[in-house]
Amino acid sequence: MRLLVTGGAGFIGSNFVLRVLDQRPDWAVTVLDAMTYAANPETLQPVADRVRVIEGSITDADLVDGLVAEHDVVVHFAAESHNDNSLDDPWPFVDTNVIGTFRILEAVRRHGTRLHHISTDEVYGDLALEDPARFTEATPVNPSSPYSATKASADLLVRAWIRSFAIRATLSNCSNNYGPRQHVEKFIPRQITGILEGVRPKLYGSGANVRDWIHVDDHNDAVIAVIERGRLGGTYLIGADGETSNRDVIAILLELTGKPADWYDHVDDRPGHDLRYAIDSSKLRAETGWEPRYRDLRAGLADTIDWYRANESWWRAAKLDAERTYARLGR
Ligand code: NAD
Ligand code: TDX
Repeated sequence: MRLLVTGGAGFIGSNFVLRVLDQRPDWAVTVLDAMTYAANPETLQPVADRVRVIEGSITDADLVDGLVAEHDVVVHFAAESHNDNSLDDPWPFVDTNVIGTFRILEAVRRHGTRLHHISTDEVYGDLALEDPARFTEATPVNPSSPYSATKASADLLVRAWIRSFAIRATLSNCSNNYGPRQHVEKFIPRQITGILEGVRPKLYGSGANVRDWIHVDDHNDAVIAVIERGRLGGTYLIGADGETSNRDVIAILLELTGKPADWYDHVDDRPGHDLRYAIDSSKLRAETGWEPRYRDLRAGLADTIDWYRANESWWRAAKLDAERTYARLGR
């Protein structure tokens, strides 16, 4: 099987490529990535002889058309992915997440290539803290930020192309990922690398906000399961029952690194900050047999801390840039 992986030099996409090489060694992998600030081309260096890497944008219709024609499956991870950046400058989010997805859909329609579209639980908006409800595949989209609105738009385009043009596609909406190779602008790696540098964690607002954490390898195993066993036209929610407040995540990180429990600061809240996300992944489990392997967030975070400790050269330059941006945003 010939796979075209968009965004394969970013956090989840690069972990996906490494996982596929390990678990499905007979699949051939091409990466299409614009190598934005969020990419780290170093990640794919050790497997350079096994992966074809093309630097280019999913918004480039001709490039996308030619590549889609040569592959059996497109796994579409490429996106602008950070909420804080989308509040600062929304245009790259509209361009990549909406126009880029449109280009992929048109190419897939022309060539009959199978598509798996990667999306997020944030398209469903947020839930109240005390609400027992969780998101399901039937939850209506109700995005809050420019980022999640562009992801919801992309999801709607994919669903319309399935219905109107009968493209062979599946979608998945996953909860918050953590693990190795995540950009240091994101919550968990920002705090881990800060602690390693002697900087106190920064909690937006009260820190009561809840995210449903899943290890990136569990997400990617679910993506492989949907590619192999998902029903064409279907949407699958991916989650590992990992609901934890931001305050509790910080508490675990402080404990694992031997810092006092009160060694963190509250900073200004994110505008429009979603309160809680929670995923009901029973459809995925029933239809594909997928189950998460990482069931202990504390153990997963301990491994993640070890990875950032051992790979400072991987994140050092990005850390300087990310903190410069946060200083400008006042967070
Ligand atoms: P990331 O920001 O780490 O990586 C995104 C990658 O896409 C980067 O390598 C970047 O260079 C590339 N890219 C950006 N614009 C591009 C363009 N125009 N053309 C080609 N490549 C481009 O993001 P991530 O966290 O790995 O997220 C990957 C996907 O998973 C996204 O679609 C995101 O919405 C989705 N998702 C993320 C999470 C999460 O917790 N991080 C959860 C659910 C879903
Ligand atoms: O310094 C921080 N302090 C803090 O309290 C940062 C960077 C974040 N936060 C909070 C905001 C969120 O409640 O932590 C939580 C997680 O923040 P992010 O890592 O920015 O993730 P989030 O906004 O939840 O979105 C993530 O999950 C869904 C990804 O970035 C998206 O790409 C994905 O779709």
